[in-house]
This record gives sequence, structure tokens and C-alpha cells, in this order.
Amino acid sequence: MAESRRHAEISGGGFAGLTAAAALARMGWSVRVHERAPELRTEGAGIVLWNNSLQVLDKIGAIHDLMSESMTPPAYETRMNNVIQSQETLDGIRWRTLTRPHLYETLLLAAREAGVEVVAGSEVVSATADGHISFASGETAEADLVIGADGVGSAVRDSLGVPLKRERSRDGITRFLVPRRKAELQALEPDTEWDNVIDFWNLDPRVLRVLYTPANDEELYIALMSPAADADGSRVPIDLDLWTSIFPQLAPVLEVAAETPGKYYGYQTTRLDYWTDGKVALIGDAAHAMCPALAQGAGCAMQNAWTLAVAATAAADGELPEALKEWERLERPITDRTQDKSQWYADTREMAKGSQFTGDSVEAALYNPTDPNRHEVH
Ligand code: FAD
Ligand code: 5PR
Repeated sequence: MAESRRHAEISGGGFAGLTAAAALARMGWSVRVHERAPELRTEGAGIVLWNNSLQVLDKIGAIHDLMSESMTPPAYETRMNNVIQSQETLDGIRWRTLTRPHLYETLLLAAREAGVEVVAGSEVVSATADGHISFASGETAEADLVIGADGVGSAVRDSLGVPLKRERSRDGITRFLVPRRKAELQALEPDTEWDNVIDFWNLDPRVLRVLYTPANDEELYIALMSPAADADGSRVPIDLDLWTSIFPQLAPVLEVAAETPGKYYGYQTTRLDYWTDGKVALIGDAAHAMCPALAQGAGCAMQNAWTLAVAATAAADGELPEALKEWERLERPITDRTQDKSQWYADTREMAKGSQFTGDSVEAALYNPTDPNRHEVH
């Protein structure tokens, strides 16, 4: 009975929007995703995913493609002034490193295979609590569920007037995808395990950091962090002499990064008074942008996309607004804690000490949002 299918309109075809779309479509909804960009592709470099998002990728049929071009490095190594602080093997934690384009392709394929309609060049300007959505083209549509997955500058959120607090951090980062060049790195530093993630920190006399993350056999993700107040450290294209003077062993890959324009991103956290309003729900950076320290921005986005789809599908006709409120009540606390912890790491730069993947720092990394018993008290 096609006419009884419920319909969702989603603003934003990023990691949050595509995950929600694939999940809802697999649960029987008809789904349309509106992406403002004229082409369906992603900018940006690499990403780390943990159990919370990998479980969701299992459920939406995307894990096989994801595994094909991703890796689990042997250890997460932390160095301070080139002295090893820790080499954490992350035993018992499921994690993968990969490129953003690969995650994007994987999600787009999963969404399309589930029957989602993805419309490029379609900009959403507003939504209303009763399920209406309007576009820059002047057109409008109506849905049983509207999802604002339109990123940190969300038009859906702002058109609803959701109050928010925005906190900016003093540090920021420029990210690159470069070739691995493992043989050249090995020649410069033979004792190093160049398949590890290596978090190279320098705090004294100057705060500069390179997070080195192999993403597959061919590609390496490097993130260059500096305070926004350091004009040379945050300059793009990067100041090659400055960076190689501090990280000489990374010269072969820094040279490639210096040929790319690059963009410096300041860290920010946004906290909303509420994530839902009537038939509208907000997920991803639209609802909970966070500092990248715990590598959980996309992870929490995908986790919340999945649990939203489950909650909306289970809701009886006419009771969706209440079901969305209950979804936020149950699912929001772990995201709030992950935002707070990521903000704390960004503020204190405590990651430079190493041995960080324990206790509440790995709560989201270990979480399984697809476990029906996850909210039971043990
Ligand atoms: P976005 O990726 O911003 O997608 C929103 C989409 O909506 C975009 O495609 C945009 O074009 C579209 N859009 C915007 N406005 C409109 C509109 N009006 N109409 C239609 N479409 C619209 N997370 C991790 O999990 N692991 C990591 O390792 C990690 N590393 C990070 C490193 C850095 C330096 C930063 C800054 C973030 C990192 N994150 C990481 C966080 C992660 O990138 C984000 O949390 C995630 O991409 C958010 O996804 P999203 O779909 O909510 O938003
Ligand atoms: N982890 C990851 C990352 O990309 C960054 C951080 C931590 C995967 C920076 O981009 O601490 O800033 C961080």
C-alpha cells in the first residue's frame, strides 16, 4: 500500500542526512534528501570512526564497502616534543580510519540502494513544526517527518528559532589528504611504525601539532593544529619552513600539503535548548557541533540519525512529536557528555599527555546505538 507509506524530507546530504535517509528508507519510509551543493561530493580529508557509527553502518548495509578502503592502525601513538608518551593498541575498541570521500560514497550508495531520492542543488530555507518545508526555488513540500541535517549553519534550526549557545576554542586545524610516502618516512625515521596513528604534540616553546592518521594503503590524513592567534602557524597555504623545522621527519608529506591551498577551521561547540519541534528533528552538526578531540562529531551524528529513524518508525500516527521528544530525552545525554569531553580536551590540550582512551573518554567509542537494551539499568 504505497499511499500509506510515511514520508520524510531531509535538509542536508552530509553524513548525518544520508545516514538518516538510508535508515528510514530501509524501515519503509519514502525519503527525499535536499543537498544545497550543486554536486554530490564531500570536501575534507580523513576521519576516524568508532563502534557507535560502525554499528549503524552495519545496519544500513554500508559496512562492506566501508571496510574495503579503510584500516585499523596497530596503535594510537602520542608524542610530546618527539618523545613517545603512549602507544595505545585500543584492545576491545572497534575503530577504523578512512577518507571522508570514501565514507561519503559509501553512505550515498547505501541511501540510493535503499531507494532514497537525493536532490543536488536544492537549498532549504525554512521548516515549520507542522511538517512543511520550503526551498530557495520557491517550492514547498510537506512531510510526516522533517529532519534538519544541514550542518553547523542549519537553516532548518534557525528558521525555527531554536535558541543556542556557541563556544569557540582558541585552537583550530588545517586538514589534508596526501600520499602515504611510507618508504620515504621510513628512511627518515626507521624505528617508527608508520602505520600507527601518531599524534605529534609540541607545546613548548610553541603550540603546534600534527595528527598523522593513515587512512588506507595509499592515503594519509594529516591535521595541522595551531592556535588561531598564531598567524604563521594557522596560515594557508601552510608555512612549510615552520612546520618542517618542528616536524623534520614529516617533511615528505608536509611538502605535498604545502602545495594544496588548505583551509583553517576554528573549533566550535554548539548547544541547543532542544533538538525537536513538532514534526521536525535536528541531528548532526545542526544540533550538536563539537570539537574534534574525540573524533566523534560524525560518529554522534550517525548514531543519532539511526536512533531517530527507529524512534520515528515506532511512533503511532499522530504521536510523532511526543516520540521525538522522548528520543531526545533518551539519546541526547551521551552526545552532551561527548561534546563536553571534547571541549575539555580542546581547552586543556590534555591529549598531549597520551593514554587517553580509557574511562569516559571512550564512552561514545564503545556505545552501541543499535542495541535495543542500551537504556536498561544494569
Ligand atoms: P555537514 O557535514 O556539515 O553536512 C551538512 C550538509 O548540509 C552539507 O552537505 C551542506 O552542503 C548541506 N546544507 C547546508 N545548508 C543547507 C541548506 N540550507 N539546504 C540544503 N542543504 C544544506 N567526526 C568524526 O566522527 N570523526 C573524526 O575523525 C572527525 N574529525 C574532524 C576533524 C575536524 C577538524 C572537524 C572540524 C570535524 C571533525 N569531525 C569528525 C566532525 C564531523 O566532520 C562533523 O561532525 C560531521 O561532518 C557532521 O555531519 P553533518 O552531516 O551533521 O554536517
Ligand atoms: N581526532 C581526529 C581529528 O581529526 C582531530 C582531533 C582528534 C581524528 C583534529 O582534526 O584533537 O583535534 C583533534
